[in-house]
Amino acid sequence: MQKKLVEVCYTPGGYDYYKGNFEIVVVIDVLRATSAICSAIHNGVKSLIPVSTIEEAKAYQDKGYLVGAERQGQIVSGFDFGNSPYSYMKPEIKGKDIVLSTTNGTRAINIAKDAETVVIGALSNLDYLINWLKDQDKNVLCLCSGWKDKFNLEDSICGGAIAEGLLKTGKFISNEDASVAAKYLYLAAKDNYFGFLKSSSHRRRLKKLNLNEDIKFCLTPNQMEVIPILKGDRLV
Ligand code: 3SL
Repeated sequence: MQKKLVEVCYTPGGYDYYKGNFEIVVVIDVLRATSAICSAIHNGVKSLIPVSTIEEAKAYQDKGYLVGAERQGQIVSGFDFGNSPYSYMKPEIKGKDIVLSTTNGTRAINIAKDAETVVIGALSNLDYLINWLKDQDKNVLCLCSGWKDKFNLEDSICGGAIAEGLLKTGKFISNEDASVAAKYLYLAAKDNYFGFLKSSSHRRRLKKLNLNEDIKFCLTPNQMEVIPILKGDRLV
């Protein structure tokens, strides 16, 4: 059997260099968009519509949708909630179609829309996702959302974890140094994500906003057996 590819792309800006060669794109934004999305689907949200801009989010709000919007880590004024995974656990959102716009995560999802399959990855659904990917027999690209098109540690570590999980099966190979580096980052961080990421830029950014509980939640692996998947313009 021919081996499949698993690679890690560090930023949405780098996606064009990989695009077209991978049937499955896993979009990752550990702090916090993809952790919040996993939380939403896990807690019974019917669908989540990821939009890139505040203008798009507003247009949905005008049509009566519940809308989460985050910029610079904070709730955008006038919207129903931001990007905390805890906002997506509330009973009142069960069964609803919800719209979400975040600084990097929802943008990355929309950039990857051309792929055959787009799924959502986070530390919270890590092992469940790896097991599912193992069985698909498809080339996999882990697309990190980064921060404003710059590298970030937490997404790269999560991408490295997925790459390592798939490489271990013997059914996948990675050709790119970016993927090898992500795997090494994961191996260095895996026993203590919280400590390893202490000085990461986004952890510091969120800590300043008193979002420590969100950080702890997002850095706790394997809390959910869920794989949000993009169907048209909705994650279900
Ligand atoms: O960039 C994003 O999409 C967000 O996850 C950033 S934040 O964690 O809400 O600040």
